[in-house]
Amino acid sequence: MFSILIVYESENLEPLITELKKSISDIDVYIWPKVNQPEKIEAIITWEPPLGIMAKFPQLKLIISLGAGVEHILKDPHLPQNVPIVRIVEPDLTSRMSEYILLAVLRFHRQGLEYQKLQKAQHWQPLPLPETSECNIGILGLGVLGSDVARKLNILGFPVRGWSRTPKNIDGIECFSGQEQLKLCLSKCRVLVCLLPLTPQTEGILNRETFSFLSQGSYLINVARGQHLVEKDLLEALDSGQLSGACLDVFHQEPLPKNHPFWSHPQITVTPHIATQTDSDYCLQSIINAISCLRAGLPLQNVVDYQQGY
Ligand code: NDP
Ligand code: OXD
Repeated sequence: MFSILIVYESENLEPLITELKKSISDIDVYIWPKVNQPEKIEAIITWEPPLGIMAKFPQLKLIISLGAGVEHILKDPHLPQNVPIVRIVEPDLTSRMSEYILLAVLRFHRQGLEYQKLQKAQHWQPLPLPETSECNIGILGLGVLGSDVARKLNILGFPVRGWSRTPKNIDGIECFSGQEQLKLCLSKCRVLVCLLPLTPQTEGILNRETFSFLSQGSYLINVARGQHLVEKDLLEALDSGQLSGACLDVFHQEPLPKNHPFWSHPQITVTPHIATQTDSDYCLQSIINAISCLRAGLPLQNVVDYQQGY
């Protein structure tokens, strides 16, 4: 028997357990904290596990993140360093993320906020149509999600500049890499999209200095992690006009506390971490594939690099 532990606070894990048992005949599935023989656990499926938990399972051979991000696992100081972590990469998750960003970019570009105000004032006032070819979009992170939305924005006619850790070559996209090229990448951009993983190098990257690289009146879209953003720097940049608005899907604290200033800020759009979600069928398939590869001694896919932190 192969023993799997699910460490995930969810009201209904039954469908996942049923499907796992249907697909893999010789497994036991446990739900944290009900696990009486920790030495039997070989794989953990998790989202936001409690700190210290992974060190309790001496036979652990695989950790599966239920999402694309893995900082929720890597932040554990007692994490055993030799256990591979795989993350979910799937086409629906990618295309839904791109949809969210396209919507936010187009709403900004086509003066959505301005027309909302004009409607409220019952004022019929056509504004000059902006030039798409003059609206540079800067995308931080050119991985699975960043490169998809970069291509889609480019198809719509936006000049796209992307930034990654290592150099990239993507048709139609101006690619920049490394800390020293961040300023160059963002100079003249009207929209900044953050699609970086949260690591010690990227935490707080959406700050006053980074905003100062952008054109005056630019727009911020943060769909990565709340900890990328220095919140007070955003509020100051909105007050000074360096930024004209922001669309935020992720926050330092989720759910966003009731009294948080972002809720009622007229230039900020808040959504509850829904830019995209994992499709449950595909997610199940990814879990089954990962466990099957592990057991067959085949290479795992979408494995996290501990050294780089993503
Ligand atoms: P990937 O790992 O595929 O891509 C990460 C990208 O960031 C890569 O291009 C990488 O560079 C770049 N990068 C990492 N560190 C640095 C650095 N220090 N400097 C410059 N570039 C860096 O991740 P995904 O595209 O799959 O996902 C990105 C993030 O999106 C996730 O980590 C998660 O936090 C967030 N997310 C948010 C969701 C939501 O609903 N809001 C849903 C899903 C994910 P290189 O290519 O050189 O390695
Ligand atoms: C993820 C997320 O990382 O939902 O998948 O944020």
